Amino acid sequence: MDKPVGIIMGSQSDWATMREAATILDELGIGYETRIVSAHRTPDRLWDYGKTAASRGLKVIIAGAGGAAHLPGMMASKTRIPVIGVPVQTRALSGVDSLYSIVQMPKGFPVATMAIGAAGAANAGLMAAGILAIGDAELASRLDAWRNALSDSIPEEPVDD
Ligand code: RP5
Repeated sequence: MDKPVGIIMGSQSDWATMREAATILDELGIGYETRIVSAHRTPDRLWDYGKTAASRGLKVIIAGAGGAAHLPGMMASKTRIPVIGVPVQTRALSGVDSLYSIVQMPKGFPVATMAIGAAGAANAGLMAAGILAIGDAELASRLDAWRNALSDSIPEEPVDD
């Protein structure tokens, strides 16, 4: 299977969040690779990953990090491939630190920033799917079916817990 998506994260501790993106890609039959790439602890790895991403055939990068979350922005500075940023929820500042570190990019190097935490990671998977579906009619059908199934699962009326 092709692996058009790279899911990267700053630490092993981010995987619990970032696996939500992987789950979505699994559900939609999209191939991906996963790597720990830290802007601060492994800057050379970040450099190499960004430098080779396009030539290796990646089409979208999902980058999650927490705290001083420089990974998505630094990756966006190294590759033209769309980078989707996931702010990981932190203990100290609840992920607002992560969000602010990712979202406020300077003009010229965008990061498509998702919500904090698990919902943001899942939506990153769906955003990647939407981007890839532009040029893939079969994937577009699978994504439409996934979205319709979610809509169909929502009850019209609330029930007592
Ligand atoms: C960031 O620091 C990572 O993205 C992670 O969210 C956070 C904490 O990392 P660990 O100390 O748990 O490895 O670089």
